[in-house]
Order: sequence, then structure tokens, then C-alpha cells
Amino acid sequence: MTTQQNAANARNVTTIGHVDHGKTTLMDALLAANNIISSRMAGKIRYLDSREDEQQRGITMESSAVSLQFTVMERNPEGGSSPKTHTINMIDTPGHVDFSSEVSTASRLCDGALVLVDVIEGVCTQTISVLRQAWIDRLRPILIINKFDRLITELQLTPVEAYHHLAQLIEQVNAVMGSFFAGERMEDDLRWREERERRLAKKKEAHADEVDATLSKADADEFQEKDDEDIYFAPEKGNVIFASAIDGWGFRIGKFAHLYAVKLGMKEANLRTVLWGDFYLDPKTKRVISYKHLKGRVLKPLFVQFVLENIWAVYEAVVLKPDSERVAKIVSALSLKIPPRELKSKDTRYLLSLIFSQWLSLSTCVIQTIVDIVPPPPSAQRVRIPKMLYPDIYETTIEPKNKLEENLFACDDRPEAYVVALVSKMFAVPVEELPENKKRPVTAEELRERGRTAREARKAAETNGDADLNIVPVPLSSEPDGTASPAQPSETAAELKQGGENVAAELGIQTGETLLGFARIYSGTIARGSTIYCVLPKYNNTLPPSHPRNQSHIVTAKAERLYTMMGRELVEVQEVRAGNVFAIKGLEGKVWRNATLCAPRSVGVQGPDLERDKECLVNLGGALRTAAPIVRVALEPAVPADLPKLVNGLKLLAQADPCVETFQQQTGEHVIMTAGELHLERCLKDLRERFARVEIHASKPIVPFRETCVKGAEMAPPKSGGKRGTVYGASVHNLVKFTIRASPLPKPIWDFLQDNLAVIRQLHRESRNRDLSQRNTNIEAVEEDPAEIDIQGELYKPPTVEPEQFWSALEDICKKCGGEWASIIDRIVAFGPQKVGTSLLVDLRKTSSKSLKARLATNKEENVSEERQIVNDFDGYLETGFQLATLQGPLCAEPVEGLAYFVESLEINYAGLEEERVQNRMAQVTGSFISAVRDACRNGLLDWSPRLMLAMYTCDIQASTDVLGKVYGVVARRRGRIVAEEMREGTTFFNVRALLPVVESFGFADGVYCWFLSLIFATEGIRRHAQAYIGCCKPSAHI
Ligand SMILES: Nc1nc2c(ncn2[C@@H]2O[C@H](COP(=O)(O)OP(=O)(O)OP(=O)(O)O)[C@@H](O)[C@H]2O)c(=O)[nH]1
Ligand SMILES: [Mg+2]
Repeated sequence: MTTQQNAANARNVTTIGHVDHGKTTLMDALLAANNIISSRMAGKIRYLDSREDEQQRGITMESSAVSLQFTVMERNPEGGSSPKTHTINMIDTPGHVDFSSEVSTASRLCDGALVLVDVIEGVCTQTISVLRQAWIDRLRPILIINKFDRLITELQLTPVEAYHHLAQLIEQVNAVMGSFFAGERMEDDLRWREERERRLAKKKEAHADEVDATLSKADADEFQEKDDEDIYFAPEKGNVIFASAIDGWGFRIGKFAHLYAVKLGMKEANLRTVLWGDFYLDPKTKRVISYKHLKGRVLKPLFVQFVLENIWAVYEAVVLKPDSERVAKIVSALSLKIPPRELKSKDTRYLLSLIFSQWLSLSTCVIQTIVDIVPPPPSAQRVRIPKMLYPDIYETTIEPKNKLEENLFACDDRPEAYVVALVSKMFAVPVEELPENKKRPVTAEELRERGRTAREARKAAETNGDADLNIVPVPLSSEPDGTASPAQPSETAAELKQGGENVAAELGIQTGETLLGFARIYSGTIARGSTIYCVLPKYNNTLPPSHPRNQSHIVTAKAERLYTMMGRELVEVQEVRAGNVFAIKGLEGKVWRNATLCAPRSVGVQGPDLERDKECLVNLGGALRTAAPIVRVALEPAVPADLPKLVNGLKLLAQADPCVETFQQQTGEHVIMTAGELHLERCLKDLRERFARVEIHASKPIVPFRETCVKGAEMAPPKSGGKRGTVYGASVHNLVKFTIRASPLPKPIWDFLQDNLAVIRQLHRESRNRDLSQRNTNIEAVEEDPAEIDIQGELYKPPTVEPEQFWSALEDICKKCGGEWASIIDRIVAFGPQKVGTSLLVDLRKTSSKSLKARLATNKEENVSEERQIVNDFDGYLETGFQLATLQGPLCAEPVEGLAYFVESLEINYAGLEEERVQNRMAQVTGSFISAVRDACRNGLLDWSPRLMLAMYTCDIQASTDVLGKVYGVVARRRGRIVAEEMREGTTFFNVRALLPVVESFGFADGVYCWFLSLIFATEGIRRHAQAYIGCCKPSAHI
């Protein structure tokens, strides 16, 4: 089946907006218009919220996609109209801040966005962030002012009041758009100047002598500002829909212009320009006048008179003051066809939707608007692809430079065009729900039949000896499975499931979850079964594919199956043509979260050859970034033996959800990081029911602490009597004695190490890999998963140096710090904890072993004397003690940061050691030595002024003037600090930025909305409002 048609008739659109503003309800209306759900249920079942928890909570948690087909009458140039069928791929996204990554993955795949705003709540925090997302991805937005009914039934505004309210709301949304535009304009200006300077410099070099003469006119040109006319929402431009998704109606002013043009004797196009705004109908002259000509008269704007009053009239007659006669009059005035029986219906909301669905059908309006406003893929890609390929370009469009760009810009779907598709996320689907497995409902039926036959046979044999009765007729119709009737009590659900699984196993169908890629094809046609290249996110477009850095970021995969998505259903297709959104099977284990799929032609890659196919390879997903996860909890299975299942489940989850990070902590605990508390709940549910399928215990949110020490103002005298931090220690029988001194690291060294932890890890890894290959072992050099490198419980920051420059940069910093730090570079023997941290072990002995720098550079083992070997062994134990001490500090067993431990002396009693060795008691000596070193390091830290460090969040809080004081109160109570505060222009809101200790942050949202509860909102949506007000919290550096 190939459902997609010509790309020019396709549209890819996403619904975005703040939580609860009605996105999923709106989707119901579109699904009903496509007969996927009944129109009576539209607005009630929120069909795309297919998860159980989504339905229970009434909130979307995962985005879902659906392909719809609509036939729209299109006007042709000759004045007539003809039907044209459009495929509209819609993606419904969640509005809750915890799931904002779903919005970014969806918007990458679409060309247009339906931005929903609740007419009463107006512009909220998430509205701004989704608008920004749409702006960045160059989506064409359509504003839907939803929940219009609330103005009439809840606020009970008059039409005139409502008009002013609406005008203000549109202003607010436009202010947000304006701020994006202004920001971009400044960036553009800067970029333009840089570009110009670069061009001039190039020219200067080329014609050193004739610079002035070659200054062409274009170079001397002034910066051309872009026009901001078309970025704003304006009802007269047709990009604003007024709607009530729940009552199933929506309109643009064009609809009323069409209705009234003849009546008012005006041209439809002219009426459209004046139907919104301060224009009035002069009752005497019957002409439209602007407010200048009002001359003191009190007239209603046209929008109030011709649009709002009509809608108010319907609501009044049907809901507010039910009056069936008036309803009948309205119905006949609007020439609607409603059966008299329905007119008397007591279900007023149903009657309302009957009237509106004929008069101002929401689905017709939305579809028409999408077709009018959202560009079809070929024109959309002309604008969006250049920005994806070259994020820094100034121009809106550029000319294609090669075949790849030609195909991409034009959305070319011919079989010989390069295939390029972007997978923006991987999502999990139960294997049994894939269409290829679903086709066999007979299997369960067969199973039941088998059981039934056997049972009946048994029964018959028991009651009657007649062998003929053993033949039981087999019913021909196959009922949908799982409907075990109560008449067959022995057929329990468990039995059925068990049986089903056996049959599934017999047929080779696996149970469990499988991962599919969620993708959009930008060029070419992808065919089922073809082989494709998967270009992974770290692929560098500027280097050739055969470059060593790029090679590992290309893998090949087979497009095993292709599907179009129908909400809860997947429909298998043989091929997908450019411009469509689809799901693909076959990437599991190859693609981690996102990738660009490429192939030279529709039939796929014939024998991978990077050199031959290099022209078609491109990375479109490199810059896909999602919000950083912040809430961490440790997980353990209820039954310890289930640990492997949990680990596997975590792996699947991390892949299926771009906003989840999982890792094993230094303490061995398995930790999951999620975007928020609600997101955590969803993840736990998924782990329990889908990915791990075991009972799991989750700890309370973990808060990272670190231990360190500082030079306090008033410290007790050093315990050892010598330099502060010095500790003497020894193994049993004083066979090995040592002196260690702890000292806090100077801030520049600490900062440098903190910034470059990833580099230290990489140096260790490279050395290990080299070691492995030198020894010629069969073990493959381990390439760590990129997702794991950065995280490991540390907050990720891009390093400030390249690995090659690490040691020289560290040396420079140490020299700058002076004193004993100046010469430590060749004496550093380890970083800690766990070899990668900001604590140092520095060996000051004259005969010290090789420094870490030297060891990392070469792995050669030299032949050493026996005595030297003993010293080397004890150097190793020394490091073990140091690693233990820094992993669990003396205060509360948290990792130690920012300390240097100097080994000042190490004395070995060789004769005594030899005796112990002969007596076979070496283990005791080494054990006691390691613990002595560990204790010495801990005591050394305590000799200074010890400190426990808290992780801090940066929180953006939005508060109105009257509650600003309270915000300060809550932040202060939680030991937070306000770092910035500014008034949002054009509103009464303040943006407050605060630093808040992570340990105090749980329930912070609760704290804020407790008083919001009493102060601001008195409606049911309080919880969500307050959460939204917390905005996004991002982890910042430790302090
Ligand atoms: N009065 C009124 N309520 C509406 C309207 N549209 C939606 N609602 C209600 O608003 C609530 C939220 O609707 P949803 O469609 O789930 O909102 P959403 O934007 O999908 O929410 P998330 O996906 O969780 O962000 C539901 O209780 C709807 O019944 C409307 O036009 N008028
Ligand atoms: Mg929703």
C-alpha cells in the first residue's frame, strides 16, 4: 500500500501549546472528520492520549502522529473549483514542561504548527517556549485561540468585552514573536558584518595592491533588514482561528466575510480586511468607517456586530437560557439541517455541537487553514533545509550547490533522487502491536478452539459413550481475541496469555518491546527492504565520510518495514515518498535516538562503499538538542536476581526517550535522570510494565553532594604539629611508613580540571585501548557510548582544551599558581576519585615512580629490579588508598573534590617484608597499608576546614507584581539566592532567576503553588499553572 501522494498535496503539522490548552481535544475533531472516531465522542475521548496514565491524568505524555486524508475544494484560476485530496500528517505533542523534548523532536519533522492558546489563561511559559521552538525550526505557525466558550459561559463577558480581550491576547502573542524577531535581527546584523569583513579580508589578500578599487558596490552595501510583516498573527491574514475544541467549532474571519459580503454589498476581500479591528458600520450611510469617523458615536466594531453577537446568541439560546423556539429560529436563519427531535434534546452540549458542526465546523476550518497557510514540503524545505544544513547562514534561502542540495531543497521524490530522511527519535512499541504480528488474531482463536474442542470432547466422553458426538462444529466467524466469555470459566486470562505467548513463540513472533524510528523523509523515496546508511549525530558534514573521525559515525541498516502512523495504529506501507512522516523498523541497536538515513537511490545501497556514495551522505540531526534531565533517583529491582532485566530495561528506556539519562553511579547504584517528577513517574511505569517487566523500587530523589575543605579563618592548630594537613601513617608492624599531606587545590587548577573531566576520561581510555592493542589481545578496543561519557553522574560541560593540549595547559595554570604548585605537573600520579576527578595524588619523593603524564603516554613495561618492583607495588597500593579516600570522604561518604594529596615520604622495611612474605602474610600488610593511606587522606582533609558542597539549580520563575514578594520569600526559605530580576515588557510579569540548592528543590513547585492557590487561581487547574510558573530548571555548576 502506498498511501502518500504527491508531495505538493502533503502537509506536516504539529500541535503545540501550554499544558491543557486543548491540543489533544482539537485533534479529536480532526480524527472525527476522518471517521477514525465518532463525531459524538470527539472532544471527549482524547483519542491520541492512548496511554492509560494519559487518560487518567488528562495530560499528554508522549507525542503521537496520525496521517489524515482530506478532500478540499480548491479554487482554480478560471474561477471554478475542483476537489483536491490532501494528506495531512499531524503530530500531537504534550504541553507539560517535563516533556518539552517531545516538542523539539516533533517540530524538526514538521513544516507548520498549530499554536493553541487558552483564551482565558493567555500566553503562559510553555506557550513562549513552544513558539520559540517553532521559530527556531522555521515552522509556519497558525494561532488557535481555543476554549472560546469559556468567555461566554464562565467569564460571561459581553461581546464587546470579549473583543477587547481577544485583541489584547493577540497583541501578547505578537509581542513574543516580535521579541524573537528582534533577537534574530541583532544576530543577523552581527553575522552580516562578520561575513562582510571576511569577504573583504579575502579580497584584500587576493589583490593586495588594489583593495580600494575592488570594493564593489555589494561590499559597501548597507545591512538590509528583513521585513517582519509576515511573522505576526493577524485575523485578517487568515492565520488566526477562534475556536472551542470541546464544542467542535472554529472559524477564521474569512468565513464571516464570505457570509456577509453580499448582505453588506461589499467585496469579500475588502470585507475581510475590515472585519477585524476598529472598523464600524455607519448605520446611516451603510458604509464601513474607521474609528476616526466615529465622531463620538458609540458603535460596535464589525467583529462584534457580525461575528461575536451571533455566537453569543447561539450560546444564550442553547446553554445559558435554553429556549427551543429561539433555537429553531436560529437554525432556520442559518439554514442548518437539524432534525426536530434533536432540537428538543436535553443534552445542550450535543445540540450546540450539532449546530456548530454545520455552521462553523472546526475540522473544516483547521484543515482549510493548514492547506492555505502551511507550505507544502517542496516550498517548506526550500526555507527550512538551508537552515538545517548551515545553521549560521544569514540568507533565508540559498542556491543548491550539488545534487544532494537540489534534491533536498526541491523535496524530490523520484526513485533516482538521493534518499535523505531524518529520524528524530526512537520510540518503543509492543512487538505484538506491530501490524505484521496483529494480522494473526486467529492464533488466539485457534488456541481457544483447541482448548474448547478438547474440553467438549472430554465432557462428551464423560456423559455419553457415543464416539460420534466427539465431533464439534467449528464456528466460522472469528471473534476478536481476548473475549473469553464467562461461559468458559476455565479459560482464564492468564491461561490465554500463556497460550498466546506459546503460539507466538511457535510462530517466531517475539513478545516484548521493539524500537521504531520516528522519521520524516526529505528527499527521494525509501523502499521497504532497502539498505540505507545511518549517519549518526556526531558525523561532521565538513569532513569526508572516509575521514577517521567520521567513519565510526556511519552504519548501514535495512529498512525492514515502513509504517505510517494512525495514532494508536501503525499501517504498513511498501515505500514512503519525500515529504512524509513515517515510522521505520530495522534501526534498533544501530541508531541511538536520532540519525539521518541516506541512500543514493530508492533501491538502497548496493554493497556499502563510502567513497562511491559520499555525495549522498549528510547529517541533518547534529544540532538536535533537548532539555537536560534533572531529577535523579536510584533504582533497584524488588528481587535482586532481576537486576539484569532492570539494566536491560534502562537501556531500552534511555533509547526510547531522548530526555532520559541512565548510568551507574560510583557507588554501584543504577541511576535514572528525568526531566521532572511527572516524567519520572511515566518512566517508572514504562520500566515496570514494558521495558524491564519487573517490580522496581525507586529511591527518593538523589541529590549530589561533594566534600572538600578550605582554609578557614580560624582553624585549630595542625594536629601533626608540622605543615597543615600532614598525617603520618604505617602498615602493621610499621613495615611501611609514610607521610601524606592534604591541601586544598587553588581555584584555577580546580576549575580547569572540573571543565576537562571528559578529557581526562578520554586520555585514560586512549591509553587503555593502546595497551590492549599492544598486547595483541582479541578484546576489541572499547569505544564508550558517547551518551555515557559525558554524564557519569557529572554535569556535562564541553571541555576547554583538546586532549593533546591538556598537560601543557595544566602546566601553565600550575605555574601561574606558583609556590609548590608550580612544579607538580611531572609528579601527579593520579586523579581521583575513580581516576577521573578533581582530586590529585602528587608524589614528592625523589625516587618516585613514573608520573601519570608519562604513564599515559607510553604503556611499555620495563624490566625492573626486585626492590624496585616492591616500591612500584606499594605505589599502586598508595593510589588505591587515595582512590578510596576520595570516593567516600570523611564527612558523609560523598566524593571528594578539589584536594591535592602530597606523598612526602615512604619507607619500606625490606627485610621485615621478606619475612612476612615467607610467612605468607603479605595480604595483611598490604591491606593494612591501604586502609592506613585511606584514613590518612581523610584525616588530612579534616585538618583543614571541611565543607559539604550542594548542587544548585537555576530556576526561571515568572511572577506577577503582586506575588513577587512571596516568590522571594519561598526562595529564601529554601536557602536559594535571587540572581536576576527583570520586568517583561508589555506585561505585568517579572522574570526572576534564582539559584536553588537541589536538595531543597523537591516540592519547590508545591511551595510556590500553595500560595498561588490562595492568591491567584481559584479554578481547578491550579496545580498545573503553578508547575508551569516554575518554568524550566536547569542544573548549574556547584558552588
Ligand atoms: N471549556 C473548554 N474546555 C476545553 C476546550 N478544549 C479542551 N478543553 C478541556 O481542556 C482540558 C485539556 O484538554 P487537552 O486536549 O487534554 O489539552 P492538551 O493541550 O492536549 O493538554 P496536554 O497535552 O496535557 O498539554 C480537557 O479537560 C478538555 O476537555 C474548549 O474548547 N473549551
Ligand atoms: Mg494533549
